[in-house]
Amino acid sequence: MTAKPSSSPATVGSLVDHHLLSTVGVAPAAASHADVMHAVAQVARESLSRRWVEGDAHDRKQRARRVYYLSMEFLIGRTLGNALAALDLEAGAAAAAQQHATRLEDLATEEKDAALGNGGLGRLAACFLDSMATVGLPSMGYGIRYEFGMFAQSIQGGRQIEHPDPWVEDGTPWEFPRSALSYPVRFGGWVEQAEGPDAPPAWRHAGEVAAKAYDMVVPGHGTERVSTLRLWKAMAPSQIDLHAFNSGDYARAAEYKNEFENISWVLYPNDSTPAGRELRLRQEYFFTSASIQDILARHLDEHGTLANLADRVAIHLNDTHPAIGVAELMRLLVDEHRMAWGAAWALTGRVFSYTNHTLMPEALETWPVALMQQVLPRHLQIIFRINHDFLADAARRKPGDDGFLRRLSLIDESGERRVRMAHLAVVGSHKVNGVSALHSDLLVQTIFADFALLWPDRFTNMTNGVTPRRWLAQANPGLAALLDQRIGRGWRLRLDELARLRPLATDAAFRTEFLAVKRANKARLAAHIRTSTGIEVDPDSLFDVQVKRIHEYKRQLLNVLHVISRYQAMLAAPDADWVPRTVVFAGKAASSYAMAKNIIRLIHDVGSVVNHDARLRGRLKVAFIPNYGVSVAEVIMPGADLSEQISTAGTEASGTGNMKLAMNGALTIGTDDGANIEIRQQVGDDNIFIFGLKTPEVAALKNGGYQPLRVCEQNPVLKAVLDAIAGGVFSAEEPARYRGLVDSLLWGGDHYLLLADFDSYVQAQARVDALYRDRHAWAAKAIANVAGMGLFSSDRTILEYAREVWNIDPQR
Ligand code: 26Q
Repeated sequence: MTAKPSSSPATVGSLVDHHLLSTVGVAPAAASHADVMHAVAQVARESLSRRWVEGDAHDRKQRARRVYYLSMEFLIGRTLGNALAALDLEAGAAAAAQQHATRLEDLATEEKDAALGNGGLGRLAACFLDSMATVGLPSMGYGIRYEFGMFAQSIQGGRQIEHPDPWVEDGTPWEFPRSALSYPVRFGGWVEQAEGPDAPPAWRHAGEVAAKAYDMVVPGHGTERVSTLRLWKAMAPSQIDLHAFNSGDYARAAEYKNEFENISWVLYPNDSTPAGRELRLRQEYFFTSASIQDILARHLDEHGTLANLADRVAIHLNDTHPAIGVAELMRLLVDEHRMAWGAAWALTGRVFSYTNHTLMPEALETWPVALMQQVLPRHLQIIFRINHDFLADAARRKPGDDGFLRRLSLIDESGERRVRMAHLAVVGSHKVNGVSALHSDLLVQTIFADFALLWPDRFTNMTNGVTPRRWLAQANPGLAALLDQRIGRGWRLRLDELARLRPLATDAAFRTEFLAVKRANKARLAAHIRTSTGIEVDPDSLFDVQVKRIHEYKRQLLNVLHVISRYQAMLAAPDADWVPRTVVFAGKAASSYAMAKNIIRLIHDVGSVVNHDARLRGRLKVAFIPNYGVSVAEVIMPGADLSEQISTAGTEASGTGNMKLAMNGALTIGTDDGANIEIRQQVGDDNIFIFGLKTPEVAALKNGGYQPLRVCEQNPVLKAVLDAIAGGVFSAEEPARYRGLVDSLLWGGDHYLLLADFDSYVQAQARVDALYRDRHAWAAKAIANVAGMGLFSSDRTILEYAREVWNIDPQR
């Protein structure tokens, strides 16, 4: 076979047959859908491999400055459709599919999602890889090759059931094992003091694991460039515990193997409350250490010295999960490469940058000093020294202010001593950013205020974005075709060209076409709802969508309160002219998050009552779509009319689902929070439904003594809703089921101010209904939303990082 497959349909077809025979091992005539999918993937893999080798050789020759994106999570989803689009193999693959009596869409669904992430943070990393390749940034992602990704969710009796996700069990066509590439990662033991004045202390580790490299190639669009995602798998070193092995004590040998290979087994499914478990700390150190060893090896190979490391290497920390890298780079430079402490520290600060993704205090990572002493004794020592030097410096700024130093310290001494990973990341980086304008402002006003006093220029904003290739071109082929027809194909690479749609918002013919595309997407979503839940919904009803992790601060419960108030209002006036609505939820709850699981159950219980109440005549439906993930999102986003972004102001760092939904022509109902604010600025106040308290008002209300009970007593609609839930209207077989949930609002302080925002939310929902009655007026605003989304391409975000944080030129 030729090394460079052409994209002509005939060639692709024969390549597919070739791979069916030689790689998959079946007769082309007898191939199943899965077989054909694998063969098509092999054709794409060959092209990617060639691009990868050429691009890599180019970067090596140029000795390019590169950015390394360290992230515990990459929520990639499926690869086939994206790869075919990037390689311009879609037409050929479609023809090949047809020869095998199927459609490309049906082949694509045979692929399992690579769900190596929880939610927003992991998906952001995946969008960034796509953009880094597309804009031609010399770059690499580093993470963990989890054997089990994010758990699969099913629903039984209204409750979430978690199932393991063995995504790579039968292999994946997209990875390239690099069997020769492996680094030792060590744990435990103790540190021996230095022998002489110039010798570094010696870390006598207790255990060691090998990190083996598996590469995934990330294609760029409209370019030959690709990027690499290098994932590490933990393997017990082959000479493990030879003693146990040789003496026939296989149980002991297996135990040892297990103790270390478990490191890359499974993704922690918590998306904001740190698990605080030793295995998690081992995971973080494992992949960070392997990645930095790999980076140093490449640098030495290309440059022969570490002196110019910071001129050629930028390492980005995706949240604090890889923040131990600051201490690890210091250890490698000082202990292994014998660099002087001061020189090493100067390099370290120039190499690292750090993105924070949350303000919520309970989500900030800290590790008990005692645990770190046990697992990473040398790193703890290094952290203490960094802290000592840093605090001495800070003390000169505010002499005698102990509170200042206590707040800045890398060690929290208020109870059990703990290492504050965010502080380590800030001190070890030259740039620190938040992920939306509001979030970045709040960072310097709240959790990093003291650091901002010391280093005001260190803090900046990089508003998130999403890749328009996956979230518009691939997920919504109907709208993509309409855009191509009206504004050309350039928006895939220059999303600001969407602005050229603005005048079309008043064009009646365009609105009609736009509405027809939306209607078809809603029919597809309705079919998915039917097959995944059994619920029948009307594609002509307003599709009201809230899809994201289940979390109290995201306020799915506020959405439910509105649904119930609507239900009660409809029962009180069944013959009124109600706008038909389908309220769609999807999202996973962390396994140990009892309140989030309870909210999932309540959604189902409310759905069971509402969906079967004949008096509503089908004008209100509630559906919870199971197993939300990238591929399910690709079906939901294009079919939404209304995007629910209703977090308490000041709690959602950015949100990215808000961008995906608006890009697909949904109107947002939302609070002034995260990137909603920037979406409002882009689409205009008239094209979005903003409600609720603003961030300063939230703070004021909390300080002034918020009384949820009062709010409830003053609002009969709200009171009726809460009485119904607490009284068992939706849980007749167990009337007390939701007493605790309602009590947490009325008596438990209603931490996220659901009751305070309820009235404003219900009023905004009434404005939504009013607009939806006039489909053309609705379409005009939906079009204005699509037209305003140019800013939210992750290409724009990545170019900002490249210029302002990483100081790297794209090489498109
Ligand atoms: C930490 C320690 C131990 C176990 C788990 C974790 C952990 C894992 C994942 C903590 C947080 C996360 C994920 C956070 C996250 O997804 N944050 C979201 O990031 C998005 C991208 O910037 C933002 O759009 C969202 O607003 C933010 O919630």
